[in-house]
This record gives sequence, structure tokens and C-alpha cells, in this order.
Amino acid sequence: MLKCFIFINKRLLDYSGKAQAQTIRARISKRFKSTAVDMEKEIKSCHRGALIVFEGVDRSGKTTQCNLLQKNLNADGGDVQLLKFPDRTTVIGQMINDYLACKKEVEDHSIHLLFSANRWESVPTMLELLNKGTTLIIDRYAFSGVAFTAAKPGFKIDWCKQPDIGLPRPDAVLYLTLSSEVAAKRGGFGIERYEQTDFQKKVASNFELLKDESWQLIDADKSVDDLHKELKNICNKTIEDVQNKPILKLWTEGEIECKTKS
Ligand code: NYM
Ligand code: MG
Repeated sequence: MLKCFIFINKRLLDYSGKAQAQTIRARISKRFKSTAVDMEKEIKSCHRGALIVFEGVDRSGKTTQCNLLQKNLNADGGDVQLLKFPDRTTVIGQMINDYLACKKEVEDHSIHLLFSANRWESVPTMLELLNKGTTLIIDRYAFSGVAFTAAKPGFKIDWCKQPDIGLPRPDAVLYLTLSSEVAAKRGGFGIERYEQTDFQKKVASNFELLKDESWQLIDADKSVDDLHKELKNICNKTIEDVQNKPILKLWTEGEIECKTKS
């Protein structure tokens, strides 16, 4: 394209008057500039978004940080959406909400499968967004699913993982850690099911068993701003690193087939 531009420019100087050449050159520049912007957009739209999951103990500031990241990455010109599991807005999510709020009893295996179903029902939207270049910041994912259910008597980690096998695999899991003393200073637990110290300790030890190469442990005992800066850098780097990589499947080999864009 550049060569063509130089060639046309030369011809204009050879064959046209100066004023005429300038008008035509200005028109061509304008046209080429917009083509370059379109090409840039097209290249960007071929890149996929990153799937970044936040996990962590209660009071670690996950939700605050996820909200800040969505806001500030978008303000910098990014394309970022926030998801949260459980997603309490769906029919399944409402059943989970009633269970967590202790309004309903649900058998332990069943509720585990409902938490998983609540993730699977989001998968088509997640893939569509990732494939069109939107980065997803996710507040809790399958790791919470396993860590919480496996903290109940009689549940093995391996059984708990089964229903989530094959979900889109996170490109990065940012696990926010906080000592129990600092967590205690940040205020007590809420009134939902599972929000008791002993249960949370079991959950934390289960998280330890789920770490893999996609995990990064982040010390959350710092100011909201300092933590945000650290996480924003990691997110930007992840977005850059994975833009041309396939989306993989969680806890199994293989890639998720990329749907062609309509
Ligand atoms: N939780 C969350 C589970 O037990 N299983 C899951 O699969 C997920 C995603 O729900 N105590 C638990 C962890 C929390 C509770 O989460 C609700 P939040 O982030 O407080 O809304
Ligand atoms: Mg909560």
C-alpha cells in the first residue's frame, strides 16, 4: 500500500500542476489513513480476549478489584467485561441464591451440580465474547465450586471437579491471599451459608490443592490502589500474551473449537 502511495505521489508530481497534485494527495492521504485505521481495527478484532479469574479467601477484596479493573482497563481503551459466579440472575442462579441465603435446603451433590450448571449456562456467551476480542474478568469460577463443596464431609476433590471439566480454561487465575489476622481486621463474615471461620479454613486448604501453572498468588495485604496497579499490569500482560493462543479446556487436554465469526 505504501509503495502504491509513493508511486502515485511521484506520478502526480510528474504530470500535474502543483495545486492539483496537493488536492489529490490530500484526498489519497485521507483515504489511506482511514484504510489504515480500518486495518488496525480488523487486526485487533482477530485477537481473542483473555479469560482472567479471581479467586481468594473472603475479605481479600476480589470484588472491589474486579470492578476497578473493568472500569480502568476499559477507560484505557480495552474491551473488558465482568462476570461473577454464582450468577444469581438466572433461574439456576436464583435457586443457588435461595440456598446461600438459607431460604431453601438443597441436597449437597445437587447444589454442587447447580453451581456447575450455572457456569455452563454462561459458556456460549463467554466464548462469543472471547472470540470477538472481549476480555473476561471473572469473580470466582470452578475452583470455588470445588473448594467449597470439598470442604463438606464426604466429598473428594476429584469428584467435585468432574462437572466442570471442559469449561473454558482460564488464562490466568489470580489468587488473592490474606492472613487470617488481616482478614479478621477487615470485618466479620456475612450471614450467608459457608461464612464461618472453620469452614473457610477448610476451603482455603482446598484451594491450595487446586493450584496449577495458570495460578499466581497475590498478597492482598496492601492498599486498594497498590493492589489495583499490580493486578492491572498482570491483566495487561495476560491480554497481550494470549491474544493469538487457542482457548483451552479446563482440567483436560484439547482446545475449544473456535467458531467462525458471522
Ligand atoms: N460458591 C461459589 C460455591 O459454593 N460454589 C461455587 O461454585 C461458587 C462459584 O458461593 N461463599 C460459594 C462461595 C461463596 C458463595 O459467592 C457466594 P459470593 O462471591 O460471595 O457471591
Ligand atoms: Mg459472599
